[in-house]
Amino acid sequence: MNIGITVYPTYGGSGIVGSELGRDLAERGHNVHFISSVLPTRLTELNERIHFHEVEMMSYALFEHQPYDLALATKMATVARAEKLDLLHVHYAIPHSISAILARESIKQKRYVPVITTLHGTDITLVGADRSYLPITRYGLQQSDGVTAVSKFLKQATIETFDFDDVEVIPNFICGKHYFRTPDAPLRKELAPNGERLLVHVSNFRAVKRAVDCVEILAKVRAAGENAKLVMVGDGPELSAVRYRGEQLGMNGNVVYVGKQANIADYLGVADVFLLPSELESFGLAALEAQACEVPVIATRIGGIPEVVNEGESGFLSDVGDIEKMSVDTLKLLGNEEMRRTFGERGRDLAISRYSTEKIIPQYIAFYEKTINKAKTAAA
Ligand code: GMT
Repeated sequence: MNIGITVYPTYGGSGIVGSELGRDLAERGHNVHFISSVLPTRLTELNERIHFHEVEMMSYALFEHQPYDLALATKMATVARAEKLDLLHVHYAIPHSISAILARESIKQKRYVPVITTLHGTDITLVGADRSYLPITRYGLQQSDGVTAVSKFLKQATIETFDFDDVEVIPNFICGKHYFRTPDAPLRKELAPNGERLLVHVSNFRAVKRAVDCVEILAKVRAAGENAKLVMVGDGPELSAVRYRGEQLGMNGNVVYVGKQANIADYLGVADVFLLPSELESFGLAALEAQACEVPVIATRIGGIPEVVNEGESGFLSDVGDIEKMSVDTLKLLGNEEMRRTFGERGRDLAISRYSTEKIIPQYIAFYEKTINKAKTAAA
């Protein structure tokens, strides 16, 4: 197939999922055309099957905000015709599905290119649910030729918010060859030179991630006598609040802020416990990545997280903001190497058996074929 993929290239889990999906599809012999403003971060190399088409935008003084959605639609239509795309697959509904529908409609006399929208999270639960975007998001869902969601939770949220239920659940995935435990890697010695236990958090540091809770947990864990350090991976708007709270608690000497990292698996591979205290999480890709690296997860019992983390088997779940319980659970794990090992192994087991690329990518391919055939039948 010739597949067009659009993602948010620089920020967030949906960009990672879309990029890794494209890379895997190319390895399976499909031609993948990424259409976005810049090369997606996780897409380090292009080859004869992976192409990148940059959305070009003319800037004009009259525009207070440049109309990216229209430039994207134009690029999608141009690429769809030039590369004979079989479908456009967009990740995150807003505004990508609307741009793709516009592109499809603008060229449909020449070539009908079906649109598949994959819902990732706040495009449904937060931004899409806001009255400023709700009607257009619903229209995007109704007009897409196929819609997928990354968790059962997100499908249910789509039904409740948009009264739209034609959604196929295709969960996020992990490549077991890229994510694994590396306890003896030099990075471990670098981060924990005195044998400290490593708590790791990975996010884009938006308010929904509640990254400040990680510092609170570290303070409690250390107060209980554990020689632990916290490694904060990523960057975003809440990072300064985290640093500020770390300073107040006198914890910053025990926190390593490493910023955005190209290879998250390096940090997960040396972690003892992974922290994900989010307020909202439709799936929790970072928790899946941690589990694939045999790291037990301390997370909140919200959204799609209970679909990914098996409570009491691969991690412990708490109510949002229950720092006390999250700290107690972290201490339980840090104080019991056997439990950490068993949870880690179970996490890897779950990650590979339920969410490996081998299992999930064929579901996308089958969905592509079904959607293309449905569109052909409708046109006949
Ligand atoms: O929905 C968002 O906030 C953005 C999105 C992203 O692009 O980062 O995150 C969502 O998609 C990820 C990949 O499918 C999921 O793992 C995250 O749980 C989800 N984030 C939220 O629901 C807050």
